[in-house]
Amino acid sequence: MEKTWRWFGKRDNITLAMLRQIGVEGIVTALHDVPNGEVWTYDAVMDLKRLIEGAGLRWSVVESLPVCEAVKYAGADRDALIGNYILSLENLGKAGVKTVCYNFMPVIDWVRTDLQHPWADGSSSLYFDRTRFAYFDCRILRREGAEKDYDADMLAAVDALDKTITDTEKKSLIENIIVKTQGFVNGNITENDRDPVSIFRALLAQYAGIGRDALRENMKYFLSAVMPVCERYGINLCVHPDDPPFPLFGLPRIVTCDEDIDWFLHAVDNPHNGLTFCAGSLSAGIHNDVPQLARKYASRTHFVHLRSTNVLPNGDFIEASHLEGRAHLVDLVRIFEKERPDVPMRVDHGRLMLGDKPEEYNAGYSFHGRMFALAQVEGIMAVVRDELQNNLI
Ligand code: DNO
Repeated sequence: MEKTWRWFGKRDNITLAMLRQIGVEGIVTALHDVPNGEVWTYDAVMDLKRLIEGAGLRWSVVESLPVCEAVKYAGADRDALIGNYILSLENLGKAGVKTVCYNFMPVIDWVRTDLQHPWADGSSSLYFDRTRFAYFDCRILRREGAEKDYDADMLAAVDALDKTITDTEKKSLIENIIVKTQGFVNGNITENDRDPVSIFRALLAQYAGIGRDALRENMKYFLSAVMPVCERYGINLCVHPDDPPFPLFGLPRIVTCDEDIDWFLHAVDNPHNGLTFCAGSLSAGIHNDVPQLARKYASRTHFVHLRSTNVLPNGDFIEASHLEGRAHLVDLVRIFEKERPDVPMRVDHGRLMLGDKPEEYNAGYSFHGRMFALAQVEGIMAVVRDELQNNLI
């Protein structure tokens, strides 16, 4: 696999020169300053590409070229927005950037409740607390009908939490769930927004009446429209699985499991329509056997995210060490090194450790934590390459 790293552009305080020193080969990035829905011009793409190449690296993957909400809920302007998406793909294709990641999650990209869950060793990682999430949904967002999505035990836990939760904790739930995890990935809410909860309510309302089947149809419509340009330029488009891979806020989620992946790959059965194999996201669903999914879908995987989680007995999940947890990265490296030796891979998320904290990196995207994880993954890769050379696997 090609060793890549998610870099957030010129404003990232992790520089391209630093990345070269730690053995990164390819860059994963986006035109983060272009508002969603606008065209990525050829010139802007080339400027960024030259900057990356000037540092002795290559631009391997776009993460993400965001799909606008109106495409997902089939709003009146969806064809115009898809038209712009096609132009952006065309410009990327002309510039030779040919792996493009996106997601099809309504309203909210990835979700966590705690961005600094402490570990006993003094580092911290991301965490999803089911009770706190339900608390946000029922008591802070006050989504109509939210209670129906939770069982009696969970509602009792929400009541109990209401007696102890502080205002500061409530504020950080808002920040963590809908602000800090969203803005930097070109999500719907940024740190400058004054009333994120109201914005979020309005966004959710756009999906009233849109269930799983309608969302699937809209994804199929989008994929059918963009596949010709992908074919023309040899672009591999790869959807990121829903993170976490289960429904939230009453919204449908359609890239969560084996059946979903099988559905979208067949809905538009074209080799350019593929998957971003995000091991961490898939592993947070107790229904997923991650190595089995990798074996089944390696041939349609165009980009790999390596990270792992542990699902706890109460249903919470924690981002685990890259050597442990439900994703079984050793098995995944064996599968992808064998089946897809050239596929770009990035280490996904890292703990906050060794002085990362004051740097205020984007949630999950620490420097030392990711560098540590990359070194672990490189170690696995070295062993696996040796196994392959000696015909041991
Ligand atoms: C979070 C990321 C996601 C991902 C997008 C891809 O850390 O994995 O934000 O980049 O969903 O479209």
